Amino acid sequence: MTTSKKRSDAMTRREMLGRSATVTALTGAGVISGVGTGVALAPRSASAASAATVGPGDLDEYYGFWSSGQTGEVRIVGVPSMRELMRIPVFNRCSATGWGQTNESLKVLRDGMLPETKAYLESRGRTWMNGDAHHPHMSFTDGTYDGRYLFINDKANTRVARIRCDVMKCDKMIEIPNAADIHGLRPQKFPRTGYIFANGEHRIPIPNDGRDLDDPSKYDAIFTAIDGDKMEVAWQVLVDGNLDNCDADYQGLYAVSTCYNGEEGVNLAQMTANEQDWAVVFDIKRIEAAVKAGKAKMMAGVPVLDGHKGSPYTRYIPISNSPHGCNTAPDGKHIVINGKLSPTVSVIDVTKLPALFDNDADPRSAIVAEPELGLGPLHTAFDDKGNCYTTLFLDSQVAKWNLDKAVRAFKGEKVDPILDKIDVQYQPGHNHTSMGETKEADGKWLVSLNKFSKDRFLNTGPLKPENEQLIDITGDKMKLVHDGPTFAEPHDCIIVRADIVNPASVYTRDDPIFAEAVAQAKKDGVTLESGSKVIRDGNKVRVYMYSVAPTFSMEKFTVKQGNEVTIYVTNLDQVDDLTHGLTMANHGVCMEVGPQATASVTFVADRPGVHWYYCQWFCHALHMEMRGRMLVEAA
Ligand code: K7E
Ligand code: CUA
Repeated sequence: MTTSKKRSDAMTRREMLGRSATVTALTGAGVISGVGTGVALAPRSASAASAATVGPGDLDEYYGFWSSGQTGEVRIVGVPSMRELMRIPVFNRCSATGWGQTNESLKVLRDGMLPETKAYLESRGRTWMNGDAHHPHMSFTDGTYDGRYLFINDKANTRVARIRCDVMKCDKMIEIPNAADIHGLRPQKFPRTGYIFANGEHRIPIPNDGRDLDDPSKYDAIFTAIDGDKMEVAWQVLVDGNLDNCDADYQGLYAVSTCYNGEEGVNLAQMTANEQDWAVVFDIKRIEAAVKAGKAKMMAGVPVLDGHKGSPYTRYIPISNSPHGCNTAPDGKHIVINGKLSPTVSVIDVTKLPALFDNDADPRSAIVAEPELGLGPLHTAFDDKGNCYTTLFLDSQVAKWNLDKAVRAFKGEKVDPILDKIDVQYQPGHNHTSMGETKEADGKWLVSLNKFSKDRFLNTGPLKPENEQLIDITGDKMKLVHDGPTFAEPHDCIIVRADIVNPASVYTRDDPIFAEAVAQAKKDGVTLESGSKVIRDGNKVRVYMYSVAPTFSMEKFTVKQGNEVTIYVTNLDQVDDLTHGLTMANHGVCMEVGPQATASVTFVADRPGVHWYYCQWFCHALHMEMRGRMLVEAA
């Protein structure tokens, strides 16, 4: 047993994958016994490497939800297998699903835009084509994930999006007014989500309409609370400094954001000049009361409070140079502020926050530990035993340390809070533990999201993949068990117990995602589930068809050159996993039509001739034959 454990720990990832696939294929999924080398491998749960191996056909214990940075999408990853299960287009354009092109997705992308953005984009034809998705977080009820929604920020175009976990599609997206470039994002943990707290990172003149262009002393950063049910801004608070990351407490009383650039400079030298920046604490109850009492100024239709230093709504806790990550511990008491340019993390005790507001206590009195961990602490994750795992960007390590020991050391006791360090490859940004940002943290897995992979994989040219590494944290020592290359970029993730997430397999016909198509069909006197019809409405043509594998209900339709054509396809298949699609060849048109869904797409038929439309989602032995013709008469 000991030998086999050692052996499997020492195995490279390639050996592991090659072996486990072969072995599992031979023995059936699940328990693995050794073949070939004569080395017996342990059952899945007995050692780190085998615990991370999920055999073919076996299901993962956790859903991982990954952001993708500048790719703009959300990825669903099985943990611990690290198999990529699905991609959810959000801030990007998706060729496969037609996200950014179907009428249903354009509605989501356009509805929450600010009027000036809409005007700017409509004059240029479309929506934003890019996004920078950093922080995916699930909705909470009573301090733990509730499986309803995921929320994610777009730093590039100042948006926040919501994903419905029942169908795993984005259903709402809003652009945040008065803010520049949403970065940190976290949901309210208690009593429920509730609010989504979102940091406008960069400082700008507010309103940003051409005034005070080059007078940085007049710039502001703004903190936003979004109503996650309605996806509307509830209120905003102006602050000093740049807002970076944020988190909420487990009591529903405070939110905390890290601020760098307390200098309020506009270049690197200015932004890093001072030794101290701060974490700003928002008193949610006070803010709500002030908004209710009409003390907020309405700006772009949103109540805005002044939370600069000295305001009743905020407190500024001094933190060493340029703090970055902000992570609430599952003990419900501590919030860890990660130093970035300081080798320390600062631990805030939330029970000490009321005194800051009510008695004007020294903000420093809220800090109860400040362990020195190593170079470049960026983010911290937690287990169920009071331990913390902090990424050290410059050291390319993760430090495991004990919160209680850190508090004791701060009081002067001679204890070393650092329990272990592990090398990661290389330069980690975020990390995340299984259920680690909830009160149900379980201390099984840690994912380290590394910005560089360098020599860990076959060379892919000048652009290399990044590297997400899976670490077993069940023992005293952290154990690296898996390397996973990822395309730009594994920015952040959460790891959610699978039983919390229960997606549907087919849509219900009353799904709001395609309610507009249903309403339009009704106006046109078409029953989507049984009708095939072409409605001519001036220059507009609406084509309704349904699909049952392997046919579309309409084998051809005729339009005139220059017609604006909208095609509605309703997928009547009820079977699990039976997605169809519609591609209109040579028109740049492609969309996904899920089982029991209706999807629609609008384009101009400006090329006379015969154009085939076909199903691009492999659905049947006769999938190739699932097609029809659009006949375009010359004008
Ligand atoms: Cu650390 Cu955008 Cu989450 Cu980057 S922020 S690492
Ligand atoms: Cu329907 Cu392929």
